[in-house]
Amino acid sequence: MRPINMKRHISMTWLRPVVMAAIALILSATAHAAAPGIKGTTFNLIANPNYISQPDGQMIYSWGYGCADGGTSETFAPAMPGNACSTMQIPGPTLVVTEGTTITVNLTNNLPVAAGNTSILFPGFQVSSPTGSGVPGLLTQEATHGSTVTYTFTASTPGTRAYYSGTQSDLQVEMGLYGVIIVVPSGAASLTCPHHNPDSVPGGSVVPETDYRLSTAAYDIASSCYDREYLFQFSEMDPRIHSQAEAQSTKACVVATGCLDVATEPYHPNYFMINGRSMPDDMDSNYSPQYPHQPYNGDPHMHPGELVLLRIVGQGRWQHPFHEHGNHVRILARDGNLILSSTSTTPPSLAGPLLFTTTTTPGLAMDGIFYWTGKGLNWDVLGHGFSGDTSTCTPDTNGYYTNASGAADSAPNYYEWCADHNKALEFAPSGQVASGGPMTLPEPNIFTNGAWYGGSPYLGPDATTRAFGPNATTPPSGTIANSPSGEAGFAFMWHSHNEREITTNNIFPGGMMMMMLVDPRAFTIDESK
Ligand SMILES: [Cu+2]
Repeated sequence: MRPINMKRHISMTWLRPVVMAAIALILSATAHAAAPGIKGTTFNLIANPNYISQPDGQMIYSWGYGCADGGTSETFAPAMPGNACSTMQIPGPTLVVTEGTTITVNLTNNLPVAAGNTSILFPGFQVSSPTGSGVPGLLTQEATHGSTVTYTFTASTPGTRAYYSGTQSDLQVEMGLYGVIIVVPSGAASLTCPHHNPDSVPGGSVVPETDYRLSTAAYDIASSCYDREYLFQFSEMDPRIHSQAEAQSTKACVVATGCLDVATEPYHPNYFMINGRSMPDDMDSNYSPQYPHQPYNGDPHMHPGELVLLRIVGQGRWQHPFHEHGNHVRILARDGNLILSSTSTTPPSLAGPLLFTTTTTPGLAMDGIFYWTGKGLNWDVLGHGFSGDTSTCTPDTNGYYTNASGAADSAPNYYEWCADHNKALEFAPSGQVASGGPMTLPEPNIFTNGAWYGGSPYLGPDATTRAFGPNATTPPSGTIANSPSGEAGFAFMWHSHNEREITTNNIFPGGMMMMMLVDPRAFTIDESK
């Protein structure tokens, strides 16, 4: 039996159970996300064993889908620096396809001979396996060791769905054989989808941001238009199962069901992952070279008011209650089934629930819209009202500055909560209500938490320098964790509400956790980094 090997002996220092250490890591993170994958109509996948990295230093023997040719002939979507698809990755490659096209997936079984057959299920699609491809299994056609099975189906409807092994699923899904297929709507181009806040505005000058969206709408309906998107796949691992599978992986075997004698019960998972990585690794870049078999991160960033599409998928055996702090999530669809009102049909009106916690069960996929505006804080998060500021904020019937009340889609304060317009926090340093400030805040030296303070609670046009200017009124940025020229937004923990899942090997913080950052318009969000 090969022992689980240590990755880096110093890495336990990441896991001191100190909340502020986690926040420091979080605020020093510069990685951003997106929903990266491979695009096309034919995908040549392979199932392989390899090791995935965990932040406590362990390398866990796992099985994953990958690109059969190692990513040399794939088209990546979105195209971004570092695009890669190795021959084994967890999660498997995100398949990005277009509604209405015929999809062919060739799966080669390169798992250890002792693992027996393997397969892929594509729930939500009508799969027709060509005659002669693979051998019949319990749920679908399977590939025997060293052979290839072909699945064909029509990407009949848009949305996000899980795919995963349909062979000995209690073992093979646990080992890592799962991924996501995203069907982009064929009708998105004919919808009028405004792109709100498409650019950053450092110091008042517009800097275009690269658009990494897979589409402009999640479904063939204008109310599913979005400005930015992120994918989150939740799974957990019990390393006892993985080490037993590894120990027996060299067994000689000629049996379709394999020759592994690995009990999948009792189940005691202690790694809890988002897109195959545990916090803080999930906040490193997509395609980061230190995770060759875990290419996708989980690190959402946004500007105020942007409509952010969240694609949320449960891939493990447990239910995972994902809590998005800062606002609720309006669910568009479950498993690609758009949820529409039965009574308000012209135009079709969304009827999905507004969820505080987006809880996935195994295999369940949800698409939802999240946005953050600062409504109700009682200060102008955009810092309007300084000398020379000419901005306006005309409320629509909901109180926001939108198209309905005359705002251009490109307006720097599109979707501002107008009731707080011009209540700039910096007019009165400590913000005391009695001296004209918008709210009574703690004394800044109390508010500042040593070296870990994240910067300004202020999202205005000069947010990244405000702490050092002549009008410096917010607590200092320029700390170890937050350089004055760097990111200084609002941070919200996004995490599993089953709080044992925000640990890594029983140490807090870790697991299913990341920080969502609401960045000032002065900060350029580059989702490739
Ligand atoms: Cu929470």
